[in-house]
Amino acid sequence: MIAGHLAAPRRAGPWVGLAVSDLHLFRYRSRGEAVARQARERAGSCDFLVLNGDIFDFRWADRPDLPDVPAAEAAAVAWLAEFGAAVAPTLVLYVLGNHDGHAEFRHRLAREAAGIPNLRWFQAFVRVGSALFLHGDLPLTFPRRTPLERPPGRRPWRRGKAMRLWNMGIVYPFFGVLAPLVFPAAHASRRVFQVLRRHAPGVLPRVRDLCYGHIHHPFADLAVGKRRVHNSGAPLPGFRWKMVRVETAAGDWEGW
Ligand SMILES: [Mn+2]
Repeated sequence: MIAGHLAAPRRAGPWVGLAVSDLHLFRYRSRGEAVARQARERAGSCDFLVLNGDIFDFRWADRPDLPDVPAAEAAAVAWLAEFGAAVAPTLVLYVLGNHDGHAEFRHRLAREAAGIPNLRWFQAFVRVGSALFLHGDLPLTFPRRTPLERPPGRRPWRRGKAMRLWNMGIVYPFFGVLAPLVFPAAHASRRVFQVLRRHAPGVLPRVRDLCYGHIHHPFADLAVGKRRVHNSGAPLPGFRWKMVRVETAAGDWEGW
């Protein structure tokens, strides 16, 4: 577990955080760079930025200058360094997802991202005051395991061109239409809380806002009991996205 405390809020009042997820950078037809640009522009109006998983997509990376997964991993660290410098001194909290959470990438982050002064990264979650951020794949795909730890995961193999065209050109736009039906917002959100209650009850008492991604289906201020749930969607063809904004009256953070 690592922990810290935010600097004093920029404006009098609560701390403000902005979260985006599922940029799937390096992937065919991702509009993630446009989202990152908006995040950079808005960084001066918030106290922390959360990159909430699947920021990079190593399986579907297809930039010609990234011939293999290790090259994409190195480019990801360089991207984080540049993003961090552009938004400094705003703190960047990067939570890994299922497309950017494999063990080799984590080792590389441990070695090479330590020098980015305003970046902290987390394998599974970070809580900032009363707001909990996690990517969403762990509780939704593996409800029998704790969602606060990410299994090592194998380095993804890069898919070939035919598979990419089929997947990105045909399957995914179709999924975009289906996403709200496959993962209805309220159902998925209740599921995440169920899994947290079962495996990680200690983290819940502080939580008033839950932010996740993964289902590629954006929504904000969905009430589940006395808590609010937000999802940042995905800037991919066929899907919608939204920058999630949360406030917290406490500035302590912890995550893993
Ligand atoms: Mn995901």
